Amino acid sequence: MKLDSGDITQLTVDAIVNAANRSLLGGGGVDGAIHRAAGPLLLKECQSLGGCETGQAKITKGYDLPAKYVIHTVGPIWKGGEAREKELLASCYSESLKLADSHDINAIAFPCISTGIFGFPKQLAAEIAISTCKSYHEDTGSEIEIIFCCFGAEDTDIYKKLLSSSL
Ligand code: AR6
Repeated sequence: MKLDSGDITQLTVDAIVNAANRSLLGGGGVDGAIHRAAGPLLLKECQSLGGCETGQAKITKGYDLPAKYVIHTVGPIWKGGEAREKELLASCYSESLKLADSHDINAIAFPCISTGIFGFPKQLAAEIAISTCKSYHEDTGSEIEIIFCCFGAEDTDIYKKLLSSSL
C-alpha cells in the first residue's frame, strides 16, 4: 500500500476508483474531475449500468484517462455514524478490490471516498480504508498494488502517519 498526492485523473495505473453517487451519472468533486478527463463516452457507458447501491462497485473503461479502467463505487453519506456508514465505507474498498482482481488489474488508486461532499470524518475514513485494504490482502492473498491518492495536505498527513504505523 502506498500514498500518492494530487489529481487521481492523472495517474497511470490499471484502474482508478471513482467516489460516485447511486445514479452513476456524474457529479462534483472527484466524480466530476474523472468524467471531465475521461470524456463523454464514460457517461455513455455509465448510463447503461443502471446505477449502483451504496457500498457496491461497478467497472467501466477509462476512455481518455491514462487509467485503463474506472471502478465506480458509492460511499455512504455521513449521518453521524449510526447508519452503517463504517461498514458501507469498508464495503466500497473491498468490493472495488474484488472487481479489480476479477479484471486482471495489477494496480488500483483510491481517492478518499465519502470524505468530501458526503462528509465522512477524514481520520476515521482513512483508518477504515487502510485496515480494509490490509485485511483484503491478508484474507485473499491478492497481490494487487493499492495506492491511496490524497488530494490536499490534510489527507496526505493522515495517510502518511497511518501507513507508517501499519506497514
Ligand atoms: N483527485 C483525487 N481526489 C480528489 C479529486 C481529484 N481530482 N477531487 C476531489 N478529490 P468527493 P464524496 C477528493 O466530494 O465525499 C460527487 O458529487 C476530495 O478532496 O469527490 O464521496 C458524487 O457524484 C475528497 O478527499 O466525494 C457524489 O454525489 C475525496 O476526493 C458525491 O460527490 C472525495 O470527495 C460523493 O461525495
